[in-house]
Amino acid sequence: MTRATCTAHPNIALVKYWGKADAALNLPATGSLSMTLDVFPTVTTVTVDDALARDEFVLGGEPQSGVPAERVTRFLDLVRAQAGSAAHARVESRNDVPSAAGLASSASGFAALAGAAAAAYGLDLDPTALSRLARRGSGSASRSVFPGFALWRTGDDAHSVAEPVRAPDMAMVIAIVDRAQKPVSSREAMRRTRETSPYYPAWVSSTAETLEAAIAACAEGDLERLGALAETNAMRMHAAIQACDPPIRYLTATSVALFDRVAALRAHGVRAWATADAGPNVVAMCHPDDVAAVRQGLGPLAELVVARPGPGLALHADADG
Ligand code: 2P0
Repeated sequence: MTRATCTAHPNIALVKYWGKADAALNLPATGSLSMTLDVFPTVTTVTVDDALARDEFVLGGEPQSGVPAERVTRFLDLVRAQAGSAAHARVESRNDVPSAAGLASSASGFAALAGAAAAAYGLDLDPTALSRLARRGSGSASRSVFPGFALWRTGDDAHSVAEPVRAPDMAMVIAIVDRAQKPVSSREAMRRTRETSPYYPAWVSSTAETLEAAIAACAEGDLERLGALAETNAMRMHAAIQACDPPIRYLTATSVALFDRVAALRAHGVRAWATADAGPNVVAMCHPDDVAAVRQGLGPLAELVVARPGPGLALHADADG
């Protein structure tokens, strides 16, 4: 038996990934830019065991079957192919994040699985190779391999990987509107947006431009420009999603009220901008010195968690091997 444990954190995109150029390889239609968080870690242990007849996946102490288990097995198949192994594995994972509530738990999940599985199967992968591998499990996981801010580029299988980038210092105030499982998965909603939303081509072309502008804002240390670009990009993503057939609307009345509150804070000089992923939770991106003002402004509307730029993948030494 060989065993490895890895920790990863979710990330929140400032410029969103929403649409695939290749679903089999999980190649994105556009590049994206994110901040890895220092909250909500996923800890995953992979034990490679010749005695197992098939893979096992236990999440938060609950044995999994169906789609979640199949996604893990398909991912392990990639690792086994690289490692030249036929052995099955037991995957035990704990998520300190509300699962599937639009808080990017698949990003931390597949990043941690990539790190733990690669090590348990004896692969010695550098962060770029781990990002490429994690991408196959879930696109946004490619970014969680890196600490702080990460840029995930378009390209073919070899080149579509994330890399760390410098960005203006930032805090995120996460407003948890609803911890419930979201009604439509991001994978399905992404597919439906590409296939049915008339705004999808405009989303892709505008996001490519926004990403270039965001990269420039990062290089200049311009938080105000970066925040404004990120809020507009989130609104455009939700507009494209809402125009699906049948429509999908992730934002609730409370989410919209949070966006309004962030705009009101900004009108009073608080350096804060809002974003939201594929769920009702809203994230206020702000200057670190303005966290208290943002907390005070949003507090009445939702439970809040403050995040700062967090670490990349961390492999733990395991006792046995
Ligand atoms: C992002 N999201 O950039 C965007 C914004 C959600 C909204 O990446 O199909 O779970 O596994 O590659 O990574 C969610 O999509 O999708 C996501 P798959 P993933 O963070």
